[in-house]
Amino acid sequence: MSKGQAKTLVGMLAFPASKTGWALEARHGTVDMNGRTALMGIVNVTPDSFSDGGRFFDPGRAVAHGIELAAEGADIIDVGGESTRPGARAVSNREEMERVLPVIQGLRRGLSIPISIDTYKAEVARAALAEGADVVNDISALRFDPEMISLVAAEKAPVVLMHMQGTPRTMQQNPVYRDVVAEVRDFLAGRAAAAVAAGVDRRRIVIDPGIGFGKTLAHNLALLRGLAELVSLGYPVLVGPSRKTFIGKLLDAAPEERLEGSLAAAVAAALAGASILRVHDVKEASHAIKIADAIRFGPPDPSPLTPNPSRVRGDRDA
Ligand code: PMM
Repeated sequence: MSKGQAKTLVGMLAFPASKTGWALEARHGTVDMNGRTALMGIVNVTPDSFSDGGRFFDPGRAVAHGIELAAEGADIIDVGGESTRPGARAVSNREEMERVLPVIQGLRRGLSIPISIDTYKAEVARAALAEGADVVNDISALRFDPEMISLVAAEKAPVVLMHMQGTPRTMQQNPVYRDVVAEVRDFLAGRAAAAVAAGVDRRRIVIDPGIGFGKTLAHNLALLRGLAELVSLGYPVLVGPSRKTFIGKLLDAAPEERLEGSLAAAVAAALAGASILRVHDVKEASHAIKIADAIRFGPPDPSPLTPNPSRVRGDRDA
């Protein structure tokens, strides 16, 4: 075993805990990551996403789905209007806004939790923030659109910086790394430093290894195994393994048959120190993560002040 592998193993065995006071403050609520793993529920308003393409293309269905995910325990709802599956067609700013803005409006009316906009386009992010989104989830880590970094700084929006090798069109052609964990770590450290230099408060930064974005099966597994290296950068780490191809390859299963594999990967990521998990199946993930969190942080407080914090508007009156 190499020194690096031994270090990773020690990091995993120690179950790196979230720091005290670990929270992501957004305009419409705070994502609590203190002694717990937060969940980001996925709403893809696309006709062609790899696992749920077309199911929530209708705005009314997308809003209803987001509200359902919140009621099931999501801490953030992530709305995306362009599929990033390998080789997917890019959509225009206008088309993307026509997809996501009515959904963000509807969710903002119905939800009391933060909403994130999954886009790498500044015009789309600006419009989404104006409609009540809180967080910018940028799969390009603020690189593809030169206006994104100043927008995020000026809006004081929390931001997810994700690693990707190449672009969605090319990323799975032949991804190559010398040391995938070290390269992803150094990339994310560099992008976080660039964001801070542009005026983004470091407490608003989340980093993400970008599972499936320019990575082979072995690269994805190495990143999950070595997640402690990313956690050591001092930013909350978000991981999105849900229904991804690496699970399909290991189980020889279609996207709709990847629930158990997705939950296993989510638990592994939580025990390796992830603070936020991006998932399609919130109810199932919340059960799995409750167990992972109890192992990671100890049993939950038997008498929490707010047993079931309300995520959906109107819940308290019910
Ligand atoms: N994966 C997808 C889309 N957006 N954003 C972040 N931050 N991390 C991810 O892993 C990620 C993402 C692709 O998955 P989907 O088509 O199921 O949404």
